[in-house]
Amino acid sequence: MSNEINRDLPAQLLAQQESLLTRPNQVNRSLYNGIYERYLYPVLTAEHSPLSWRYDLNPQTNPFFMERLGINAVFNPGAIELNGKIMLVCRVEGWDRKSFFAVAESANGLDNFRFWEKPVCLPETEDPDTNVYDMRLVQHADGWIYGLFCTERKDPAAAPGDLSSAVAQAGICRTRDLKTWERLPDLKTGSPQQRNVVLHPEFVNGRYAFYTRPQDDFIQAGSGGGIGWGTSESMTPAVINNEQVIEARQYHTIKESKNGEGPAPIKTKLGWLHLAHGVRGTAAGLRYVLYLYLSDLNEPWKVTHAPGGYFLAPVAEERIGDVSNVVFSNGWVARADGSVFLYYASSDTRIHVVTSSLDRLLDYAINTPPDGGTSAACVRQRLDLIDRNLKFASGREE
Ligand code: M1P
Repeated sequence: MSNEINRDLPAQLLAQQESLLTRPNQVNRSLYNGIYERYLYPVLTAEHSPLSWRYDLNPQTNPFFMERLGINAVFNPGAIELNGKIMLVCRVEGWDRKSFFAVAESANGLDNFRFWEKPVCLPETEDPDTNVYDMRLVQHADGWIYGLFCTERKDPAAAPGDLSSAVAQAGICRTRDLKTWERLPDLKTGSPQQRNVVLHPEFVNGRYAFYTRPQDDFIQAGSGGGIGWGTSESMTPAVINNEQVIEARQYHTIKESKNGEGPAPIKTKLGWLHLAHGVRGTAAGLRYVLYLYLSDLNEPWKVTHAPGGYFLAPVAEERIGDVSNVVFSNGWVARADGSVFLYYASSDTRIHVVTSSLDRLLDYAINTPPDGGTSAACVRQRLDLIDRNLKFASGREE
């Protein structure tokens, strides 16, 4: 086996990556459902990350042109429209399992996403994070863009030899341009574990408001779980003294095991439109799907519409990855023309987009029947639909 290195390899890899980065995306016409459009290609993968993040490009110090610091996955991005471009603050995971944040931008939000030259340098608190991930970006009414994310540290109470127990809490940072980031103190709540925390975009009764996910275990909801709601007087520090569950887990539904708020809700004329993930157990492990719900405009903690079942579940290659059978979303963008671009990751591996409109999503949220609760009730819902269709069809034939 020769140790000779093809000197053109870096240029060839760059050219290969350039064709991936500039590949136009297209609606996947074979997956119509009227609710949203899926697209043929993921918008970001590990292969989209710059070669300069992975390779030492100098042949003197990397004579075999090896990947020195590989990238394992790019997923769970926060999303925002800034200066007319779609920006994704992605969770980038190295071969070393650690995640970090990096901004990728695209002019059309569907393809040609390109990472900025360097990842985000997130300041630490006096208690350094072991791992950070899943940033929710919120353009708040106070003028700042906040990034709320999960900060994970080894459980200080773990028994000797227990190298898995961890504590998840909500980290908070803020920025005006996604370039310079200020780290604020972590959110304080009464819950021992806290992931999927989202800042509500507006003040509520003059206070900052949060969607939380109180749990007593790192993975399992245990006796806790559900999407919570709490408010804080300030962001420096943010302290929630009262947390109430507003969107509970439920037996034999898509959110039986746990659920969590996705991105910040979108304000619409009919209420706050929410995207969340629901998790249930299967013989093959946990299954993560996305669902929508609507809450009251003035009292966002009151759920007004809860369509039954899932809104989006993994299909085809989306089912497979580091954590299979998962779709997860913490980023969407409502655009001035009424369209909505929703970014989701499949199986903790890659990022996809679906497009829809506020009108369609509201129609879905309001007119999709709620979960019937039992097989018999679900058959009745379906019979009602069939009967209305038969009546409609016979009317048309006359
Ligand atoms: O692996 C699936 C997801 O698991 C966690 O989400 P949750 O706390 O709701 O179970 C997160 O680690 C998330 O990043 C991951 O995608």
